[in-house]
Amino acid sequence: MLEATLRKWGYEVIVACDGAEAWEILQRDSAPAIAILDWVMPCLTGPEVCRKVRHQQGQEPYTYLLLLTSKNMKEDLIEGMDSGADDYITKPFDQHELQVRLRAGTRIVKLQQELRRQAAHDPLTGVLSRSKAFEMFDRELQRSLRESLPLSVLLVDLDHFKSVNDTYGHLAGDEVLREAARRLKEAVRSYDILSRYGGEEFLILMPGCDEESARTQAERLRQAMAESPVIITSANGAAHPLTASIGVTISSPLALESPESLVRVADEALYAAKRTGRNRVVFRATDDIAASVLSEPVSA
Ligand code: GH3
Ligand code: MG
Ligand code: MG
Repeated sequence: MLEATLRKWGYEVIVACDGAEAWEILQRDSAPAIAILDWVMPCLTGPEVCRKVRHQQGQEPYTYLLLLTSKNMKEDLIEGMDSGADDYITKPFDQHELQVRLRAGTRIVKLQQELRRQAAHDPLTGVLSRSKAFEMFDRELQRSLRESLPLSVLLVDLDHFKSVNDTYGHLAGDEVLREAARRLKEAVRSYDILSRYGGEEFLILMPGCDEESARTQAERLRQAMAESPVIITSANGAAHPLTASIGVTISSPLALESPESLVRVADEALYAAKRTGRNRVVFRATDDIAASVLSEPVSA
């Protein structure tokens, strides 16, 4: 009856026959955002499922839990909410009450999704945030090891960026940063992971990219950045030549490395690119001491 009612209200419904099945479904990647749980169920009770969901480490995204039960004593309500439920309805339930409570639950789920989206993105440039990129970094490294494929790591740093702020002001600097991110976004492949690593630095992960293609891709990015000057609207249309230096490294497809150690090597390569003239790509292998200079500046 509940299933038919929920479908009529436009919800997509997955039915579980007992607590164990509910718990199994709630652990899936595609788990529903809202669960309506009976209190008394075979295998696991409703509050037991609530407790398991809340104790699940790094449980993301949030699951909104609503207990539906014939227990109606105040102590039951406290026990139910204490087990991690977000809300509680007693049976026999009033359809209208369930409908409005589900609407409140949906609002919370949507807010939570919006918070997650905001935390995953850099507000200025719209690319992924550093914390989100590092979360994906771990997963990509494990996947590359499983599939015996390398993962390329690129650190992009805008050249002489401080002079933009100093010459045209901070707002103009922000504008140039946004344009730099836009150019990078356009130049990377759809499955590359582009993030803002820090002030004017971007971290790019390229899954399945070996040394040769990493060099080619990095060179393409360097050219895309330097292609034309940025026209700064907030500085009366001033044309600012934009270039970036790029440090590149690749993970070993045979041993699990840490994101931090790979970024350190990419950073060393980036430092070498800065030292040897900027507007260039330098590759450094994780076990390499000598860096190789790939591209020369477009102009002296
Ligand atoms: P280099 O070629 O050696 O990289 O020189 P640089 O001037 O780019 O390097 P430096 O690290 O000295 O300067 C980075 C500047 O980036 C300093 C800081 O004020 C600016 N910056 C960092 N984040 C932001 C931001 O969000 N907006 C603006 N407008 N500027 C920022
Ligand atoms: Mg920098
Ligand atoms: Mg810089």
